[in-house]
Amino acid sequence: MGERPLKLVVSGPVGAGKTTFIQSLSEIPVVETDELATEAIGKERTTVALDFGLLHLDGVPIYLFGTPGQERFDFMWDVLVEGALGLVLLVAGDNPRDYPRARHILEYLTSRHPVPFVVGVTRQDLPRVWTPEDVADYFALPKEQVVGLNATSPTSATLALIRILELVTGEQWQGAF
Ligand SMILES: Nc1nc2c(ncn2[C@@H]2O[C@H](COP(=O)(O)OP(=O)(O)OP(=O)(O)O)[C@@H](O)[C@H]2O)c(=O)[nH]1
Ligand SMILES: [Mg+2]
Repeated sequence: MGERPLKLVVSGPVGAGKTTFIQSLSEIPVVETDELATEAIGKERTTVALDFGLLHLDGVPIYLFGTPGQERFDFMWDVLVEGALGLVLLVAGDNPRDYPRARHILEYLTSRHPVPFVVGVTRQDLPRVWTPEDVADYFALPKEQVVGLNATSPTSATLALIRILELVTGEQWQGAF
């Protein structure tokens, strides 16, 4: 594996855990653009432009670009996905009401930028949430393409990241273990 930076996009509905996921993985303080939410979205702050994080895995620099979740910022998708080699679509395991929105994001991005993707189901640390198997059924995806995680945990986030890197590069990744 060379030293060429590898760009990934992290997308998904509001509150899926995109900013949290990037914060758990990044070696630098995440460049985040969270502001006070002007709509009732069930939390105080929301991403309005992008998140940017950087890490190295097995010596390869990985750039992570997170999208905003709110619909009025959808125009950012095309900007952020430019040059990306893979996509992580996050959904919250406790919020199936947002899965149609997640499906729309996934179809929009992959139709214009046909890159490998995984669906990450966050909040697996909480009780009574949708499992990756449930979500694979919902999106009609092979089980290997859906991964459960706790986005607040660097170890768990790294395992999800390894899944997309293996799809993108076709190689095995050791990660930081
Ligand atoms: N327990 C738990 N909390 C999580 C997990 N993922 C995210 N959260 C929490 O969920 C809340 C929302 O997470 P964010 O990272 O802001 O979500 P986002 O996808 O960036 O949301 P927008 O920028 O508004 O679209 C935060 O309070 C996180 O700490 C998880 O896997 N487990
Ligand atoms: Mg965010």
